[in-house]
Amino acid sequence: MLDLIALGRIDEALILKKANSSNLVGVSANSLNWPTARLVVNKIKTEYPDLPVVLGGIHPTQYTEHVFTSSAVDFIIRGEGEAPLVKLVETLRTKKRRPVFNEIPGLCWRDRYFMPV
Ligand code: B12
Repeated sequence: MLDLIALGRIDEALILKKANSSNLVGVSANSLNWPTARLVVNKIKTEYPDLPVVLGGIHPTQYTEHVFTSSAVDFIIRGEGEAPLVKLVETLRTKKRRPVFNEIPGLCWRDRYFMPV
């Protein structure tokens, strides 16, 4: 886990190092820290396009469409995140996609994740 508020700066090298050893990146954002969260998300997606990134928190929950159109994030979990995040991890691990995504409460995703059943 990386707490950028506690860290007090955006340490790109550290963020990318952490991302490099991850199978999934989750980022939390409210509207105050969304500009920073967006930088982080876009940096990670530029360096590792195949690494799935999921956003949660009040800002992506309230402004889901805007967040999808203004960042490179793959998934947004709206509302409470604990249970849906576990289900998303399981789904990605087993490589199941549609229609399993539909069964994850609060999960929003981009059309490119739709695959023929
Ligand atoms: C506690 C609190 C504070 C505390 C924070 C203490 C702390 N160190 O964390 C204090 C008093 C410091 C504070 C300050 C501020 N706050 Co405040 N605060 C809250 C409050 C009441 C609860 C937040 C909380 O911790 N909830 C519990 C956690 C567990 O819930 P959560 O963060 O929503 O996370 C859940 C989901 O969103 C999701 N999730 C979250 N992150 C992620 C990530 C991933 C990957 C996934 C999958 C899911 C996920 O899963 C979580 C668990 O289910 C909310 C109102 C509310 N009821 O939500 C306002 C709220 C967050 N605050 C708000 C505001 C405006 C502020 C201030 C700007 C006020 C000010 N003018 O100074 C400052 C900003 C501080 C900052 N720099 O960010 C707004 C934010 C609005 C927005 N659109 O962003 C809220 C929503 C209140 C409101 N309705 O206006 N706040």
